[in-house]
Amino acid sequence: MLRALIWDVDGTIAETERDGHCVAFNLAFEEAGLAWRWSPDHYGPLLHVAGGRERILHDMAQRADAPATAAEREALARALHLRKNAIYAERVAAGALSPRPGVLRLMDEAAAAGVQLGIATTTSGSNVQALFSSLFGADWRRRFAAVVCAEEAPQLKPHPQVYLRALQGLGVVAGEAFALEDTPNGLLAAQAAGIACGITRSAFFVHDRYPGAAWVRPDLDTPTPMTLDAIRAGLSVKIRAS
Ligand code: XBP
Repeated sequence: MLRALIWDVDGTIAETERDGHCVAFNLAFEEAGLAWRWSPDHYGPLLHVAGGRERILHDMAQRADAPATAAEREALARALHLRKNAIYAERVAAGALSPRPGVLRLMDEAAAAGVQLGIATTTSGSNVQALFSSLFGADWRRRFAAVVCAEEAPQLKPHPQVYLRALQGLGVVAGEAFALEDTPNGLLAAQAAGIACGITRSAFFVHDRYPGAAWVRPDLDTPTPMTLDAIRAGLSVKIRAS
């Protein structure tokens, strides 16, 4: 029985990476007087590194003009990441992002059917607060029975911790939940927690492969609206196979 839909945030609920985080990283670099700029072609592969601070550190490792010592790099990455998140929150509050096709429809369908909504993201809680206040209104928290962010699940995806904590918060077992993701790392995290997972490809993941996903589609409305019944069908296929 389907009792919960567990949503990833970045790329799945909105195109936050393309229209939010990547832009904010570049503005943070510029403000700090750094010549670093992440083009879409550079940022796409960087998304395989989960965590914004970890992504900056990973990128610094390839840059000759990055600070020399590990402690200096760590301090710079921390400062840039904080500033990136503040800029991201400003952009989101200014209305730079909107929900992807079908997201609100499917959330409303689930709520009407008594299927709980959960969030499993390894982005910072402040980013979720900023984004959801803008997309869903000030009382956004009431929509979700459980919200798990990077602070509650420090082991970033593909580690299953964020999904395991979400299951706990929702009070359901893996076979009663279905995850919605856009990245290969997200799929691996859901699978490692034993949760069936469908993929809505986002801007930077147009060509990736998703072995074992229940389905892979361009978004929740294309080519046809993804419904709870279709999700239940995916869930029963997984239960029969396991
Ligand atoms: C999203 C991430 C995050 C965001 C930026 O993880 O990897 O790092 O890109 O947010 P997922 P932070 O969608 O897999 O949950 O800067 O707060 O890390």
